[in-house]
Amino acid sequence: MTGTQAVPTTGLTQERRVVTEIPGPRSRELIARRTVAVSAGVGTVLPVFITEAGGGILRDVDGNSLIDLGAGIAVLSVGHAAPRVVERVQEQVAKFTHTCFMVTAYEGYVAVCEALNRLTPGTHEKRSALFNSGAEAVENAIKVARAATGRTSIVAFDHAYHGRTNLTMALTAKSMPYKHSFGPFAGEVYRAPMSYPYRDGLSGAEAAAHAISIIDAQVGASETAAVILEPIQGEGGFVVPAEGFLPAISQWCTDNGVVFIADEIQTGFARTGAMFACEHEGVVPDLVTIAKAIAGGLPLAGLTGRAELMDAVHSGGLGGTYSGNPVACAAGLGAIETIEELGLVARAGHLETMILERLREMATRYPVIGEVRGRGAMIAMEFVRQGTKEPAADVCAAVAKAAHAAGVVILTCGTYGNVIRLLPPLVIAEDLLHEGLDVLDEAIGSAATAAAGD
Ligand code: PLZ
Repeated sequence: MTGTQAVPTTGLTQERRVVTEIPGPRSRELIARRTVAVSAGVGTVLPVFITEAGGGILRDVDGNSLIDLGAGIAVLSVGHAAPRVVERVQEQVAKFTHTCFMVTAYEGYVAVCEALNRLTPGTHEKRSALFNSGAEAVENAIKVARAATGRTSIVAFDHAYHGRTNLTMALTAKSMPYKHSFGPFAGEVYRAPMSYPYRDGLSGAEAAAHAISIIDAQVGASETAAVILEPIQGEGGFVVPAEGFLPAISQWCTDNGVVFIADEIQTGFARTGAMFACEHEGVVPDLVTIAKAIAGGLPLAGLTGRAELMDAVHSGGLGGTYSGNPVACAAGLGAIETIEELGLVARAGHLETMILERLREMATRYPVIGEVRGRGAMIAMEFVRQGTKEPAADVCAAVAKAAHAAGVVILTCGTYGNVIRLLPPLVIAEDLLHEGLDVLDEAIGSAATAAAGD
């Protein structure tokens, strides 16, 4: 595939078709059942119930076909029902579904680890371990860093998101909805300021010097086991640090014997126009956490890093009943094959050019768009009150709502809840993406007009 072509995917017609209001009557019946069966603590962005999905389209129980610009939060990079993933999963599921790798082994686990060692940044000797979720990969990165260094303190950043388990809640910055009422949190976690060029106005070198001075003063390099950082922050608002920030933090870690962990759970596997986002600045992390796009929708996560760190843990120290489940590994191998065969790294780069052009043009017409930013097919716009940088979460929510009503699945994010983020499947057909962006354009128009009238 060249950068501009879409992918031949499943039989599902790649078109948006809205035939009822959204959610439609059958979805509403299911919402009623959900309300009395499912905990109110579990939210749903767009409560339509899906029966089928293919490529860049989700089909719901009412027969609506929705354009998916969220990819299940950066998971379906290879598209829904990617043929290689489906084939490999079907083949594996009919053979055996589980042994527990800690009890008896199977080749798929080793093959996924070999692929991770090959694909992650750096040519040094590496080892990997597999898990079920991103949060679990992050927890294990911290375990490895502590075991290898004999130190305890961990530094995370403002606007960071690393998961919903107890330790990863401590690492995550935002209180509502992730942490509110769930404390106390794990100890020995410290927070440093993140480079956020739109809001701090600092160069990468200045922002790094500021962060390092705080780490030195408040944590102490000799106490610090690891610094964990998303090379582009996901849930925090698609914050792209100023150039030079990542290399400076990584260098400080190297100079001080601190493990540099890149959380590439949202950015990894071709999403940003590189296999891993650290590559854009030539940064080679000591440990990389991986999940989401690694397995075309099946639960699989990985931790890959320097052999001497990964092997510093005592035998039996890492694991889990389902970690690296054979069906998930088969899906992972199918997803990796798809990314490589279809050239999805290049395709993400092509989508960047196309999406940025559209969004930047919108920003010239809508003063509520404060900034357009991102890399590859991970692009966002931050909404503000006209003429200021005051976050406009209400406008952002109205835009998302209008897009949903018109049959386009769009996600929001950001510490201030004022960012629309685009994470389309990397295989999405170009006309479908343009149509999705047309809907977004109209949605911003109606939300901006309503906000101006307030
Ligand atoms: N690290 C960088 O983006 C997951 C969160 C959705 P899990 N992001 C989506 C939600 O509201 O729960 C994420 C991430 C980064 C870690 C994680 C955690 O990955 O697979 O959700 O545990």
